[in-house]
Amino acid sequence: MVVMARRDFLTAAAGTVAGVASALATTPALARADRLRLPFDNGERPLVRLPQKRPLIGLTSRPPQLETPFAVFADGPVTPNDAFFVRYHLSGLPTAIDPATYRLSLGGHVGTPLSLSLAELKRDFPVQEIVAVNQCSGNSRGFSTPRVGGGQLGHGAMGNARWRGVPLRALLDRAGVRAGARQVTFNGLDNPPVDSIPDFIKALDIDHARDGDVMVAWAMNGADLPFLNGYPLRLVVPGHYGTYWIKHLSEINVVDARYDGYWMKTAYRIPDNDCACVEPGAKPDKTRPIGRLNIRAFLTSHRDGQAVRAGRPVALGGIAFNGGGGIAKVLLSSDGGQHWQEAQLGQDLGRYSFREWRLPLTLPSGTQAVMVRAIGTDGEAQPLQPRWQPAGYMRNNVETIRLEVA
Ligand SMILES: Nc1nc2c(c(=O)[nH]1)N[C@H]1C(S)=C(S)[C@@H](COP(=O)(O)O)O[C@H]1N2
Ligand SMILES: [Mo]
Repeated sequence: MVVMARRDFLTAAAGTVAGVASALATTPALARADRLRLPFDNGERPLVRLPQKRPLIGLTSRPPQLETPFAVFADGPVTPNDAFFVRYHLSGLPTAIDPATYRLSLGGHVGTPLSLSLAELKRDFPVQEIVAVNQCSGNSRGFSTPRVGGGQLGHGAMGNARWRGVPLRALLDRAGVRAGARQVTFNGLDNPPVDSIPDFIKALDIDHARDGDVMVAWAMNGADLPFLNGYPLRLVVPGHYGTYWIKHLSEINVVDARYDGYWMKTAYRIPDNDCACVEPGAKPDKTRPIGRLNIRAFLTSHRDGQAVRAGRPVALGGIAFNGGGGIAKVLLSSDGGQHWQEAQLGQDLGRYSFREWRLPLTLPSGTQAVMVRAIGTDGEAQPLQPRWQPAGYMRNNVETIRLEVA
């Protein structure tokens, strides 16, 4: 018998899907390399190494949840697969996936139910690619004041990738959606560890499901989906929060009523008003399911507190994104918001993608606070002050970075 050191075991396991699944199932303590500190109370986190992933910020180990270290976003507008964040709700992850026998079923309120192999899916339908941001509703939740329950995330529960797959519309058309259809539900292979926890099933309205952008994807940045990002198939819902992007997608159902399972009716709901917010500490009296991403911008070229030289331009840069309207402008202020300067936008990878921006700025010496604010083509601007809601979703206030200029 050969006994492998843990490092070899993980490296070897990463080569096969079965290996990844069994590594997750049988590795009780995750290999811990290092630790880092997110900038809020109790923000110390381990950096953990899971199959197909570089060391990422560990949030929980059962189920595995990983956050992307923020420095990764400085490397470019597309997030590498091995750095992409991981979010799960249920600890019953699939332990073996055989691509040869995998089936995606599409049934319910349709003329002809489908059961498709991966080969059929890739061969019998039009293929499309969209660059889109996947962001968890709770991204940046750890900054909420007053604090709220849930994963205390920094800004790393987001990522931008080029997704390749088939438009969901093509699958629905093949099955023939019957009159009276109202929603489409999506389920993946992961399961609750006990019966009292509801299975993770999400729903989209039928018109949204048929919009041509929602897709069933099998590849991310030109490679198979990493196991932890939903191998072999996931739903991609461009412009919408990650909660709808069902991983290990196995079951699609067209229904003729509003689906009211736990993860739609009770969880992932936001205050039903224009700002999707309430007074800090208050409870909303009416809620609706979370939907589109709101607008955000980040400065990624420099760390908070970083030293830079006075008297010459500092090459500031970063990313901005919104729910699909696209970014019109990114503005920077270094005087507390009195004056704003417009940044130059980078290459347009599509309206759902991170959009890079840059602005060389000469700053006076001393501690300088630089604010970054994005404005969408639809006129939506980031709020200067954070909005608050009980679940800590949709945080999108203008971020400020301090630079030590000398
Ligand atoms: N099967 C399955 N799909 C899922 C989830 C889940 O728990 N199970 N979580 C959703 C949530 S809330 C988010 S934010 C995204 C995260 O995608 P990622 O893990 O690929 O980053 O997956 C979504 N899809
Ligand atoms: Mo999420």
